[in-house]
Amino acid sequence: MNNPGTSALIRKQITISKYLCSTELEEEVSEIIVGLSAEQKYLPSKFFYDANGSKLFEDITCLPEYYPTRTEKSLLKEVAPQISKTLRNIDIVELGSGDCSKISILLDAIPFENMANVRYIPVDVSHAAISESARILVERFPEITVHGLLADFLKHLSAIPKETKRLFCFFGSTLGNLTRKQSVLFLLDLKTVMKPGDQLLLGLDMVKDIKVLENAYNDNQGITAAFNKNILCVVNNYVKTAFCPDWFEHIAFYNQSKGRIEMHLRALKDLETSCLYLPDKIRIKKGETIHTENSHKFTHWHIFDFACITGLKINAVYTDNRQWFSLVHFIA
Ligand code: SAH
Ligand code: AVI
Repeated sequence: MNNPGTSALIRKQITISKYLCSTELEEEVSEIIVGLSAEQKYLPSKFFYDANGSKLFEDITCLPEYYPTRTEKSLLKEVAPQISKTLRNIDIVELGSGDCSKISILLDAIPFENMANVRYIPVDVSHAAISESARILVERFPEITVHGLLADFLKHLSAIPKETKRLFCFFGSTLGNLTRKQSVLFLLDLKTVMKPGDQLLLGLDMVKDIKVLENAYNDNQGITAAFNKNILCVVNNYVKTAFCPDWFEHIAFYNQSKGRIEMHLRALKDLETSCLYLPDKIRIKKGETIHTENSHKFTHWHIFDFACITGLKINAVYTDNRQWFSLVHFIA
């Protein structure tokens, strides 16, 4: 346990600014209502991540079937010594940061004498993910300061501090959770907040054998199913519905024409629930689905397209040719 002096020091090293204010929460409510009122019902995938969802995602990253996390970590271990040479007097901004296991690999490679002027800025919608990773990081790297942003990276890029040069990290192929159009618009937005010389390290899961892809989202232990169903608990909290996770089954399949894994929740029976914000009950027929996530897969053409459209320069593309996962190093 920390003595009181140590905890005071740790508190000084960590700040968390909140951009998800009450008006934002009204927006979240309407995003859910719009999705549940659509012909093909859907929910934005950011609603997976309350404290329980963040924990379930961490469990997914350890599954034998879920190759992206261990593959990206081993690529990071290879490239960290090269990239870390440029990391001094810098803000490292991690978008959709989740746990701190990937950023720790990069931080481990920074020489001790450069660490005092490194600030880590995790940006995430999950308060639990930011506070837990900040706590672990300041214990492991006592010289670092952490300034978390509880924020939506699709809405709040302009809140990221600008005074220092920055390395943006967007790991895990979280870009693939956006539609193709959204991902291009997002990278264009990111480019406009980047200053010349700022860097971006982008992790992308590549197109591969369909069996490998589908297994990664249909694990034997049912963790991905639990993660998928947890979105209903988050939705119940926001809009006061009374969805029961057991009313649904998890399905995940590769949609070849769209180049993406789709996750859905399929109703096992006709069901209905009231909702605080709707005059009528929400009714779902047996067999109908709620589309909860897209996970688009990429090719090298997508990477070149991103560079052409945004004007970001590709410094290097590191690809694992067995698991087909790429880390792209862009410079603005
Ligand atoms: N980068 C980590 C975590 C990936 S999970 C890794 O590679 O393992 C996706 C993370 O992005 C979660 O922590 C989730 O809370 C966060 N996230 C999802 N949508 C978001 C959004 N719109 N804005 C900010 N964070 C988001
Ligand atoms: C965070 N994101 C990139 C993961 C993915 O693979 O799309 C979330 C996930 N969904 C199911 N398993 C993992």
